[in-house]
Formats: sequence, C-alpha cells, structure tokens
Amino acid sequence: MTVLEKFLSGDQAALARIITFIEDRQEKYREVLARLYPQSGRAVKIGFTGPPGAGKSSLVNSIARLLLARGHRIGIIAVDPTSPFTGGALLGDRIRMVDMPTDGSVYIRSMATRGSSGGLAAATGNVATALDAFGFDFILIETVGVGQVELDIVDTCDTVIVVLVPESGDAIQALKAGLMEIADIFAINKADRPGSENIVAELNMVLELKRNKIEWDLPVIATEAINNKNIDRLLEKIDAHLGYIKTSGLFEKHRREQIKNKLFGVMQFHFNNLIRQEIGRITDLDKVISDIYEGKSDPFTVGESLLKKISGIQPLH
Ligand SMILES: Nc1nc2c(ncn2[C@@H]2O[C@H](COP(=O)(O)OP(=O)(O)OP(=O)(O)O)[C@@H](O)[C@H]2O)c(=O)[nH]1
Ligand SMILES: [Mg+2]
Repeated sequence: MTVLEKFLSGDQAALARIITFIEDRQEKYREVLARLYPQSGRAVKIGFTGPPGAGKSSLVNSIARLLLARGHRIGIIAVDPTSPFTGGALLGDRIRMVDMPTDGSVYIRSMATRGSSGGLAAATGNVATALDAFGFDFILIETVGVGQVELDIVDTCDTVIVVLVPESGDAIQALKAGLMEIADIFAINKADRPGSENIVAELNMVLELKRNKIEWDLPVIATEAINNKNIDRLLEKIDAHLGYIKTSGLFEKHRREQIKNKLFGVMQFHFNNLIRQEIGRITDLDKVISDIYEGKSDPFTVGESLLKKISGIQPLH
C-alpha cells in the first residue's frame, strides 16, 4: 500500500507522514493535496487566537474533551510562531496537550514557523485540509494573535474565538491588533484573576456598536480553563454560532470565499514562479536593472512590457 492508500484507510502514521510532506512542501505535495481536497469539507474548523499565554491551549484542551465526550473525532493544530516578537516560546509554563486519549480519536500537530512566516497561513490551511480529509469531525486551530499571518490563519476557520485575559488594556490592544474584526466569540480566560469583570464590561461596551449592525450577538464568556469553569458555556456558544452561520447562509458564503482565496493563492503562486522562470529567458535582467538605475527607464513601464512578453497579457490600469 502507498502512504496515500494507508491514509485513506485511516492509518494515523500515514496521516503524520502526509502532513510532514505537505508542511515541508516536498516535491509533488500539490498532487497529494489535489487527491485529498475532494474528501475534505466536512470538518468544522474552530480557531482560538489571542495573546501569548492567555490560555488558548488550555481552552482547546478543555473544549476537545467535551467534543470527545460527544463522540466526535478531533484534530488539533497548534501554530507556534517562534518569532521573538510573539514570544510564545518564552513562556515556560505553556500547556502541552499530552494527556489526550491514544485511541485515534484525537490527533495533535504543532506547526512552527521556523523563523519565517512566509506561507504559514497557506501551510496551516493545507494541514487542516489533510485532517479534514482524514475524517476528523472538528479541527481546533490555536494561534497566537498578534500579526497578519495569524489573522489569515483564523480566516480558514468557521468560528473564531478570541481569548483575552483580565490584564487591563487587553481589549484596547485587541482592537488594535484587528482581533475584534475576526472574533465570533470572546473568552475572557483566567477569570479567577482580579479585573475580569472590568474587562468583560469594557469589551461589552466596545461591542455594543457592532452588535447593532449584525444578527450575531458576539458573546463574551468569562472562563477559567484551569478550573474547567464555563467551558460548557463556551461550547454552547460555539454550537450557537455554528447554528447561526448555517441557517443564515454565512457558513456557505464564507466557505465559498475561502475557496476563492485558495484558488487565487494557487494561481498567484504559479504566476510568480512563471515570472521568475521566464524573466531570464526573455530579457537580460541585470541590464534592465542598470537602465533603471541610470535613469534611462523606470520599473513601471518595463514591468508592464515584461509581463506582456511573458504572458501575452496587457496589464489593466
Ligand atoms: N489562573 C489561571 N491560569 C490559567 C488559566 N488557564 C490557563 N492558565 C495558565 O496559563 C498558562 C498558559 O496557558 P496556555 O494554555 O499554555 O496558554 P496559551 O495561550 O496556549 O500560551 P501560548 O501558546 O504560549 O501563547 C499555564 O500556566 C496555564 O496553566 C485560568 O483559567 N486561570
Ligand atoms: Mg498554547
């Protein structure tokens, strides 16, 4: 049996190999994805994002347990940006999801950026496609919410939970980081700490304007992941949100949008490659650069004419 056949027969070791293959973009990984893609689309994808150490892993862990108790199979992706800016790895006390059942009902995969964020969102989406095709009912995706890449990752989810903590200023920070735009549900975790009521109130105030404009009520739930408190309420809201997007048509709309983005992403990838591959054949690039450097021409005119030579396409203005 090939690895792909083993994957399709439900072998988790084959799943792990396929994911590595996709993540490392090994030769022909696109062909593998093309085979898996039609099998995907059934899993519900839930994103958890928020500042480092907010308790995202702890919440994913607790929600996964409730979903397992319902008989679902769960795939978990923990995206671990290793940049010094996010500082995730600096926290020595982060939760590792190790004490999960080993009967095949859960699969946990962490993905590191290895110092570069290029393509991370696409790679995460592709890994989610593999988990989806493998047959998991839910895919929980954890990512530190500080940059654009992380926002892109949660864009592949059906429901997004923004996790904040009682420390003052978080709500305002969240606004700045664009987290407000992507949240469907807010979890104020570590509600056992002082100040949690304040941030809930502050957030509710900020959300009031937005709530008036949409049908979904953007719930704010105070949770205590370590004490397993209000996790059931959080899951109720997840259920409610999934129900809302399905009946309102937003689910399909969003999924179609994701397909469009994927399609454009694939075309852009190939188009970029085409340019890099062809440019040397149709022109002397060093000479072109020298001409521009010496003021004999400009990147705008030359760029358009080179594009036309490569593709036959006259750029739109
Ligand atoms: N007091 C308190 N601590 C919590 C709670 N939930 C999680 N923690 C602790 O906060 C720390 C970080 O939790 P994680 O779940 O690893 O947080 P995270 O957001 O996944 O962290 P990164 O992935 O490193 O960004 C751990 O020591 C947890 O035990 C809570 O409800 N109350
Ligand atoms: Mg974590």
